[in-house]
Amino acid sequence: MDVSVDQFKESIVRHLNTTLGTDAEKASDKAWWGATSAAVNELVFSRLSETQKTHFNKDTRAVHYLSLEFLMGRLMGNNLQSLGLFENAAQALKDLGHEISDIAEEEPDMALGNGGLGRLAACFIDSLASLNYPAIGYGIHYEHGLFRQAFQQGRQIERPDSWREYGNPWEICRPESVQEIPVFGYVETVFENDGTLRKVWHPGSVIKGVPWDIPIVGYQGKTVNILRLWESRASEFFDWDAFNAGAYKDAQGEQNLAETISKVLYPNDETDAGKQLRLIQQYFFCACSLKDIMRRYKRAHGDDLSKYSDQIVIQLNDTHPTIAIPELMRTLMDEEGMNWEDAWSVCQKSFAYTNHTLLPEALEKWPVYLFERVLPRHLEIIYEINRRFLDEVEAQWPGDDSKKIKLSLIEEADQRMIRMGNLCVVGSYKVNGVAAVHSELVKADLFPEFYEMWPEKFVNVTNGVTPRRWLKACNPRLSTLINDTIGTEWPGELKLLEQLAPKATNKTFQKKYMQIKRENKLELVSSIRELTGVEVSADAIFDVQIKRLHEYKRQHLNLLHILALYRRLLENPELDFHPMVFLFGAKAAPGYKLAKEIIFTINKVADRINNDPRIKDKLKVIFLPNYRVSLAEKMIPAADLSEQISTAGYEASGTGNMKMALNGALTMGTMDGANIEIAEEAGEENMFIFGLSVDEVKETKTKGYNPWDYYYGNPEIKAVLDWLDTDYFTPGEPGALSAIKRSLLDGGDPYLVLADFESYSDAHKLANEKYKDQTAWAESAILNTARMGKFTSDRSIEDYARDIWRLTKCDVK
Ligand code: NBG
Repeated sequence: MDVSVDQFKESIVRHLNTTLGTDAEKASDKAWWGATSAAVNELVFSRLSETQKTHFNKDTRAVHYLSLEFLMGRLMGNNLQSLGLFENAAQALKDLGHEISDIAEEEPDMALGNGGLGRLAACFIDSLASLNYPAIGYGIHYEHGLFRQAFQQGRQIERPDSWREYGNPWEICRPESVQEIPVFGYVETVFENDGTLRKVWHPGSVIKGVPWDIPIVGYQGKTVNILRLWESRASEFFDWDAFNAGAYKDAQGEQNLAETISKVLYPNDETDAGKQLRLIQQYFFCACSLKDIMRRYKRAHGDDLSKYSDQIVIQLNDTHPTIAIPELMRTLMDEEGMNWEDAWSVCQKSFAYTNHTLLPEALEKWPVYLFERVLPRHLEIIYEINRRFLDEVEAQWPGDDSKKIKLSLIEEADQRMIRMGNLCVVGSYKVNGVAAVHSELVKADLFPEFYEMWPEKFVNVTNGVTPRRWLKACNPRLSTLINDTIGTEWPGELKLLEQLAPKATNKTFQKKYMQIKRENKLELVSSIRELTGVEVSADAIFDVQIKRLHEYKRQHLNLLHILALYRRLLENPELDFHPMVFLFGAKAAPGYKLAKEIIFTINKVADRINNDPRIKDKLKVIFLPNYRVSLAEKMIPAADLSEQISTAGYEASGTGNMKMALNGALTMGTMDGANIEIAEEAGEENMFIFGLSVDEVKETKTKGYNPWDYYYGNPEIKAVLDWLDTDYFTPGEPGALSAIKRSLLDGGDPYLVLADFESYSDAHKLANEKYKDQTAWAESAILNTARMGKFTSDRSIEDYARDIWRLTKCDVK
């Protein structure tokens, strides 16, 4: 696309006047952002309608990506990058007296997700558009995204995120596609004259779903797909009679429920929120999306549903949208008059399911009574799916009731529960994990019997990240160096980075590469100063751990090691040790007590270390508040070491690991998730691998793991844990930091922190040693960048398109 600097200037100023109602003299930075975004939209919207027209005319098969989370971050810079107009826009703003980086800071992150799962969805829709695949993302238009995190005396506090308080230039409301969604009520069985039975659901309430479309600009701007987010409103069925009769409160009550549905994102990551409202959220957005899919389908094919599963594939991003399966059954039978067998065959050809975790607490189960109340017709359908499925189980394992108990969609406990994971596997034609090792564990440990029944259902698609956002846009210096070295095609074909490999030993190239890392670090140094007031040196090793706070991710292992270093330095201030800055970014789920204690402990330890003159600035610890996509974009280009230290077998994939390696950080990691594949690509000699393997973790647990053995067996472990019991870090308040120690010793250390401590500490010694040899370090860093081609989300999407979706590209003129 060609838009000159002058054209951009004209357009921005025009939008200041006509869209923002202000002018260049008095416009705020926010207005400049709004005007620049509007100028971008002018280009995007025409591509959007061109794309939609083409897809309709060619009647293409399309993927519908159902996800409760899309962690989009900011869009202005990225859309400009995708259109190839970033430089011109930057120059236009400069001519008008503004830095694009300042203007970009005005954009609130679209934080409609918790972590990896939501960000993956965002990378995937970027790649789908970039590769010219017909695709639509469906989700919820949350009024409040993930909470804003602040620290108060070191403790996390949560504040609402009001990302669209002052409007959002990227979204378009589509009143013509509003949907009405029934909930509650009861099911009536009607006997027809011909002797057949018909089920009629009499809903107790109806909710209106209003779609907001966000254009998703593919790289080089050919295809612009949409992300369609549903906002809930009270429907016209809203009880106006009650309202007029003066029962204002009753009418308001109904309105409140309806409008609460899309109010907030549940701030959970890999845990089950388990609230009625969450179930209604799930149903609401699945039902809206399926109706929307049906409307589009019928526009092209009329009432003939025989091509439904030829044209439509629906990807379930985790179990959150599972309810779409019985909802499609209900639609096909109760509304379209199909019989069970035909409807089931359509469903089984339409759905595919991605599993994102093995953690038992994350596998969704809903109490049957909730379904009885909220979705009575769906409960009947689930029972019938189960009845027929258990017949298959009987055929496979005749007389084996234990198999039926284990596989049933209904868990028969004190409280009967519906197992959404099992429903997903039964109702989908493909089930995938998100990294090779994870997909193997899905087969072996999570769904072994299902795997035995349907081995061909189970596949792997290793995650990926979009190189447009996670290298080109966030690391302009490195991008320029790469452009100058191998040309400019790599953002669309990341394997080309391999051509950098021969440069890894080239002294001049190493110098340039390391100089860029240093400049990125200097930039982060000033952000750190602004955000925390702490001064750190860019000469230190920047060690970065950024991800949700969770015991299995083991931020506390990192902390124990920092304490050990601190102790070693106090004992010997002359210790041969390259200075380090340990950087953390992480939000804890508000109800996850231990995670919040870990944040508190890190902050208290940081306070003490950062202000201790005895260690002569050799150690700094920084916990940056409110970790989010836009902060990640600043931290990742500045990372020297990437902490990927989950207990093996627990991190399904990880995607931050890919982003940091791509930007030249060396991974400090366990053999878990995608780390294993990163090691295959980058070479173990360019990383620091430590800790128990998946098999060793299992073995340790079966043998009977005793954390006390490590406590008494390793004086350093004992010393740092005991330290946390004193008031050294919380003067006058001994015991304020004992939560971690208690969980590791009395709590049995479920994630084997103490078992991996020594090996972790050894790996860090090697890393510190290696950094002193800048040539060796530079070589490894460059090789990391050069060898991350596999981890573009374009490759993931090509895997899905080929192995699961059977999708073909559709060029848009
Ligand atoms: C997360 C995993 C990560 C993985 C992302 C994306 C959930 C439930 N799972 O390891 O923990 O990278 O999903 O697949 O959020």
